[in-house]
Amino acid sequence: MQKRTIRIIGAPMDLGQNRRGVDMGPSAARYAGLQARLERLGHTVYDAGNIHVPNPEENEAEGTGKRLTAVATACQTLYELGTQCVEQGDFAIYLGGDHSISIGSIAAAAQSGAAEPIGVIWIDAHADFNTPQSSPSGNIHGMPVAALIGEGTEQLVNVGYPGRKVQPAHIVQIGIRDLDDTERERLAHSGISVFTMRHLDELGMAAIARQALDRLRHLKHIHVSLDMDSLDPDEAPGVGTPVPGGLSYREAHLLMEILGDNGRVQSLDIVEINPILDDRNKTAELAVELAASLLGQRIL
Ligand SMILES: [Mn+2]
Repeated sequence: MQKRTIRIIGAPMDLGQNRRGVDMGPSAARYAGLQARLERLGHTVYDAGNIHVPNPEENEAEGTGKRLTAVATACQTLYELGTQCVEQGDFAIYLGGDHSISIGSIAAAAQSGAAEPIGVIWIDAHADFNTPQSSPSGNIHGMPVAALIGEGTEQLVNVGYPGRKVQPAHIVQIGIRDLDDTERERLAHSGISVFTMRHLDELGMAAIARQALDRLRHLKHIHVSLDMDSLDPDEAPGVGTPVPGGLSYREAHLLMEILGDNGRVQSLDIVEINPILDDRNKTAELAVELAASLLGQRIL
């Protein structure tokens, strides 16, 4: 197994949705022993701490427009830190926070691929493919995938540098089971590869994971974005928007191991852990174990 230098960057972001608690996600993952767990695998791990994200109660983050600016500003900071990480050839782990942070983390990953495009594997119950026009809730954490392909609010689309960060054909989604009506329409015509729970039930995770990698086979770098609500709520109760019928413990580990074996994954988001809704930090502990599986932990 390849020994890596890993950098952990926390983004205690909860402005992308309305439930409090996901801002404590980075603490929960650290408390669950992320750094030590990865060091035990032989990696060198640095923790860069957290970026600044204003509280919703602060004036700078009040109201929809200001929230949007605060999210875009935090994503820009994350992009700048992530870019340094990419330039050093380190593996980056971004701890959310809600899923809006991926606008910054994936912009950083894509920066490395300015000449060479990157692939994204988006593991989630939701497609996060809304624009302000299509979104029933207006929540920004439902918009990052749209923003990353250059659709929606300019402020989000232009984080890091102007315009599209990832080609739709270079995005694969796994675990999807809850879409808004307009979002479903948009997704069907987007060019994004979507593996829903039905695909997983019919074909099995091993086949789906290999198909996902096969669709991205021509790309040198892959970013994995892991929304903990992709897992079944029985396994990961500490998330803001739980949806029944998700990935099992075993499916999630198998997916991470197959992605890890491939060797092209350069960065990882772990998002949407909500310790307030969790059962004794179970969700963060599972997230740490999944990160370990991606980074070389094997049974034998
Ligand atoms: Mn998500």
